[in-house]
Amino acid sequence: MKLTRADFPDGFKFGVATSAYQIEGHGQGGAGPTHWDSFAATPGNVVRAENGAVACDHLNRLDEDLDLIAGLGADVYRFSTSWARILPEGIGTPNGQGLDFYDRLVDGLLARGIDPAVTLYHWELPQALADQGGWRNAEMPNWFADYTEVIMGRIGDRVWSAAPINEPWCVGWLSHFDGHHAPGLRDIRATARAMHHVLVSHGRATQVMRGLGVKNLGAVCNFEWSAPASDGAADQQAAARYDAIYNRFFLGGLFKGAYPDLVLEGLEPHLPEGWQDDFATITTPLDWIGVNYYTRKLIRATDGPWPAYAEAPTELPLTDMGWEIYPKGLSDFLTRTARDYTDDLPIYVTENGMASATTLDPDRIDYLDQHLRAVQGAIDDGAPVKGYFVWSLMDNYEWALGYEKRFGLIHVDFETLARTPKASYHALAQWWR
Ligand code: IFM
Repeated sequence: MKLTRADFPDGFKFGVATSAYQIEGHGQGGAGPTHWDSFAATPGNVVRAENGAVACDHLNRLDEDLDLIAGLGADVYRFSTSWARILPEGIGTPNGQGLDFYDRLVDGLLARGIDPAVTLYHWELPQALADQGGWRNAEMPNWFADYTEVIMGRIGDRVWSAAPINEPWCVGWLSHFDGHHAPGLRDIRATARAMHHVLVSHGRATQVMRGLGVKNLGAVCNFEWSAPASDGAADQQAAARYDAIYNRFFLGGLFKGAYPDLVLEGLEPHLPEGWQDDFATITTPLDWIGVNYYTRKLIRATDGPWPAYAEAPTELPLTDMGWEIYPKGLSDFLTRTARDYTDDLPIYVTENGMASATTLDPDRIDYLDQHLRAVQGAIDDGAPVKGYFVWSLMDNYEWALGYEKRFGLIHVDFETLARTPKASYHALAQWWR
């Protein structure tokens, strides 16, 4: 028996998510260059050096895509606005075509009875700002606040919810410490500054939106459950450090006004002067917290410099990303987030889904079913979970993995750009009716 809408509390919202650079077709409509364009043009960074210039051509297929969202029976569509489409130079003169596009997107959703849930930054930093150090630069909160004012001054009166930044861990750690995403740095000082400036920028943007009267403001964090690879003390400590860096750093900053000691032991010498003073901004009150969840990692200790951990192999089934399928991590995060950080603040699962190459995708249906059951379990345990959004509406540009990994409920033929709903799309349309 699959779960349906009737198995969730009244008012529970189901939805689907995408992001601008991954679907729109960034080479069109007057958008400015971004650090992802230059990262992708550098050999070795992205599979086949693919970029988002065309992506799903959503820019020119807006109505078709909105009809597909409506056909699913989704209550909410979570999308992002592209900073470089709105302000091609990052600051200065807005691109009218870009603002008009997001106007049409929001109006098109409302006309179809779908709530627009906007995220203001999903990774395509304008190149002009990247050239000045991007997230390392202490000016970022000011630049981001100005951009927030421009875009939300245009669409903020009609969105259902807004969050400033998607997945601060990816913006900070993955991009500046691991070097896997733009700008591709492997530098602990850059990492510390980026992780901190992301949170300050989040707070500034939240204040700007409150000032504009935008309602229902939140934050979207990605979390990965970490479990020690053995019972040994060193592995346990390594897993706790992984958890602190990946998960607790951002929740701690947002809701406690403090960073975990396990992170400060590595990053504190590299944080900008006066960083403690920024918590007044970072902790600006929110209306909800968003949890993006995909997987768990087994973590073992390593010799060598901080953070001295590595991933260990797992026996559990994997998705096409090589990510372990571990639904219990989702229920554990939902209950732990409420218990340790957010109390009765509404929680939304703002992303969950799997990469799978199959078009008849029973594996994805099963994955979604298992994770919806995890959500239901967390609700039964008292977590105030108010909604669940699938990543992703359609196959799209999966960043450093190019177009190879398919997360969509809708298959996209990247030659013809034809959309074909998969079995998972039809299943959800039944469950959400
Ligand atoms: O495609 C990404 C998305 O941009 C952010 N969250 C995770 C997804 C899958 O990797």
